[in-house]
Amino acid sequence: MTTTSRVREGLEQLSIELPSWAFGNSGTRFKVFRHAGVPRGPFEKVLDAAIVHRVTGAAPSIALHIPWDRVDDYRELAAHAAEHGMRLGAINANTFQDEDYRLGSVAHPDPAIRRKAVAHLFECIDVMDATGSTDLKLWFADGTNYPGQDSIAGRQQRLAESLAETYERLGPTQRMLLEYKLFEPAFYTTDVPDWGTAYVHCSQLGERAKVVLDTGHHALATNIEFIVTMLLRVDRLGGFDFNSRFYADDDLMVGAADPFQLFRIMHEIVTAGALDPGRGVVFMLDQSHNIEDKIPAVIRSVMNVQEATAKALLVDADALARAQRDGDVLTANAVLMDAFNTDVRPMLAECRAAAGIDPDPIAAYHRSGYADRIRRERDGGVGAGWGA
Ligand code: LRH
Ligand code: MN
Repeated sequence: MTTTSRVREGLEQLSIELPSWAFGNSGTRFKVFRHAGVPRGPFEKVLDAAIVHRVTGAAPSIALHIPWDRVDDYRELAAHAAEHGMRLGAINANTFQDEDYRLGSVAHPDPAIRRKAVAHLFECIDVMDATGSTDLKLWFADGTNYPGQDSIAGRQQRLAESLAETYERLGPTQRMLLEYKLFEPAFYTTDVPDWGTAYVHCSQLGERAKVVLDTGHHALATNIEFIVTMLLRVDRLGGFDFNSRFYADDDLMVGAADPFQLFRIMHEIVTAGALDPGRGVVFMLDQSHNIEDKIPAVIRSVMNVQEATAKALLVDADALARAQRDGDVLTANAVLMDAFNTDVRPMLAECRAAAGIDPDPIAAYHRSGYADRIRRERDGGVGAGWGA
């Protein structure tokens, strides 16, 4: 197999799931900037995701967030998505914006609040039953701000009970994806702060419970590709929330802050054969585009993942294995750096052209006139946001 065909085949396996909330107004605690033309609801978010897929050919599904994407008829939304070449993907629960969740949700000291939170998770499974989605994605803001505020062990026990009740409710082909985050909005303990805690809970729940790795959810200087390799080793990597950051959970375009880290992550994925959709690793974006145009930012993000993946597919695995076996440190490192330093953009443009897609997705988007059309059509009505 030639290198180009290896890269082309690998890229054909890669599909990226888009976050509905990346198309809506989002921001920081200081300001949510309103952009003209943002979608006013889930049906328009699907249309924005569809044009990203049209110009990249690599983003056939969109993840929803409940209640941000709550509709009366989810089957109608799924049909609308299919009509535009899209599939509804992971269903994200939200137990971090209700007044009752000040001290937590699924780990809250008050059993009534925990029941309310679990009822919301059940609602999300009902949505999955209606949309045909297989993944219930759970991120909890739950934690404490001060030592002594609550029992660390007690919260873990409550969390485990709430997760077990929810796992029980899943259908036989449905998965629970548990996402961890080191801190924010909790600043002393977070109940699911790291991959180890997420892994412990998932392994106690059952084989359809997997860990989600959000690239913005670690302490600075964390070797994320090491965590990727470990979770693959125990078959507990359910997926990624891709984005990039310079400091904390910045939610910037994936690959923008650290393209080398993204390459190293995709190198571990390719080496483990986990690009194969059959391995069940979902490549999702989780970003918020506060100051930049949202749709081109999402297109750029998809292209960044494609570029990192193409470079990872270029790694000469035999030469690398030989150098590693021989303890030839510099050669081994050089094999990887040669791939990373290869400009794969011409090859990607070729792959797109071969697939009947414009070699330059960003230019194709601008030429489509879509941006002007949505600015005109969506003038009036309230742009969707994340309601913080
Ligand atoms: C939490 C998080 C989670 C989503 C939210 C939009 O920081 O990464 O994945 O629910 O962002
Ligand atoms: Mn995330």
